[in-house]
Amino acid sequence: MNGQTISIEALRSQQPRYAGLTAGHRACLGCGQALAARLVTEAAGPDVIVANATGCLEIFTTPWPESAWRLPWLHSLFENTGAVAAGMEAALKAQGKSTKVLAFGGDGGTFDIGFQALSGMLERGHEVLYVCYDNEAYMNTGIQRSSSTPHAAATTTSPAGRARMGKRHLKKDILAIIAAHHIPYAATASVAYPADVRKKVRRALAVPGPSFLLVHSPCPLGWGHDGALSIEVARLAVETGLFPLVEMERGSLVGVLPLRAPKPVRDYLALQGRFAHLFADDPRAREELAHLQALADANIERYGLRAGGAGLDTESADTVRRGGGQWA
Ligand SMILES: Cc1ncc(C[n+]2csc(CCOP(=O)(O)OP(=O)(O)O)c2C)c(N)n1
Ligand code: SF4
Repeated sequence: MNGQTISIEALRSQQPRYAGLTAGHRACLGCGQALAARLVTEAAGPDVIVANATGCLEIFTTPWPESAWRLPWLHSLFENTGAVAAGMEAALKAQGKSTKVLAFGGDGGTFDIGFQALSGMLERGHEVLYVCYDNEAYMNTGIQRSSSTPHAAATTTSPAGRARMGKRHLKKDILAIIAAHHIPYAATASVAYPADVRKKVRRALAVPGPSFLLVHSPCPLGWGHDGALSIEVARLAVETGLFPLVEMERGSLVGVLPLRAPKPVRDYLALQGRFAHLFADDPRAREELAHLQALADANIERYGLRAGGAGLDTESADTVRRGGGQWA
């Protein structure tokens, strides 16, 4: 020791910022999930435990015998992540511990296969933050369509061709279904808005009871865009109204990212191979493009995005801030 003293603050500022997911994992370049998981775990801090469904995030972070996680982490099944997280939370509560429980799943594991366990976890009021990394298909097994895949996107099981223009069905409105559980907090977020992701994680962890975050996470491989464009693609999904950023408290809309001048959906779609067939000289393509624009316009109207969230339920927000209600 040279006799110099250093303040705790100065010492802290010299430490690397906490990252629950560190470098050295095996995600593709530009993977939105890898970035999203880093942001989520940074914001949540070290006193957490994670249940992670099968999927790309689980696979690329834990090639045996290595792990890129710097926190207690458990691989759950595809179908039971909500139940595993609920059990962890109950056990920690019984031991009087304040460690936060996080559950991670892809859209296949959340919208489809793990939905029953997730719904039960929310309905029983377990204090878990469930994060769905939404890359809009079953990427880990070869880009099969999920109920989150957008209308008209081409996947290996909803190809574009003579018979159809990609996926025939609409993207499932998972946020509305989650909101119908009247949980304290549910929100959408995007890797293109990192500060917003962190803010929503902190907000979700501050409310007593279950919370849910849907993070739009581009997949260069499955969406067919250059990995360097992931942030631009994610930002355009928000700026066109196709992926609105909203917050719900006990089932009511309480916050939106306003869109004063929404961009045309073509700007978003044209960057991605999964929508390339929509730019062919084909009347069906023109019809589907118009349909997707109508879906974005409907989102803009429904959430009052131009007005910055017309009709927000401030009474509900106040109730949550006061900590009143079912989970208080
Ligand atoms: C019950 C069950 N069905 C199917 C599989 C095979 N499987 C493993 S990963 C995966 C895809 C995961 O998709 P998603 O949840 O969207 O996550 P992503 O890989 O896209 O991040 C599938 C189908 C499995 N492991 N368990
Ligand atoms: S396939 Fe997609 S989600 Fe999976 S690691 Fe690659 S970029 Fe990420």
